[in-house]
Amino acid sequence: MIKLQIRIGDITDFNGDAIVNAANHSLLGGGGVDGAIHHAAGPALNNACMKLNGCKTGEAKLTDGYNLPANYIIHTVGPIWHATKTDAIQLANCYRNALRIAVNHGFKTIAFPSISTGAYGYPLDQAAPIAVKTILQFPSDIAVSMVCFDERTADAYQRALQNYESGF
Ligand code: AR6
Repeated sequence: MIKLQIRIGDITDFNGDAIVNAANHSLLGGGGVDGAIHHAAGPALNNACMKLNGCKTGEAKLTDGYNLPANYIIHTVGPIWHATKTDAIQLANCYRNALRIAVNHGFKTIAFPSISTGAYGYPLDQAAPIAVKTILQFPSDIAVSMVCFDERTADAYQRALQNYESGF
């Protein structure tokens, strides 16, 4: 069974098999967590990303971690919030496809940021339960850390985890 831990921190400090990047279609960097990851990984990451031909919403692609403590980066593209049912499906696909890559490569420890809840505008109280449910229902024994950048985000994921565990 998957183990899920929620913590506050900077995902670029995560020392494990892989971190997940909340990227955009180009995979060539941006602001937020994407900018922080590209900055910390160094310019070799951009060279690797240029060869990937971008990434569709909900899909995921793998690169090395370069200068990061994590060995690999799984890049995924979250949905831009449009308040439609497709948003939730695509958000769940991000978590599922990233976990699928992790399992296929034998990773044991990975960290997710709060995908889509920054620049892409997905309401936190709606994104968190989707993330928690998708992670916990994924069949594997990976240790997953949700690395939240602030307390408000961590609280939302803690609440979603408690609700999931108590059957809401
Ligand atoms: N570690 C962990 N979480 C972080 C970090 C960090 N170093 N920095 C920011 N966050 P966002 P999105 C949190 O906007 O909504 C980019 O420009 C942040 O507080 O990074 O999926 C891409 O290139 C928030 O809780 O990602 C895309 O164009 C969460 O990460 C677009 O933004 C996600 O916020 C993607 O938007």
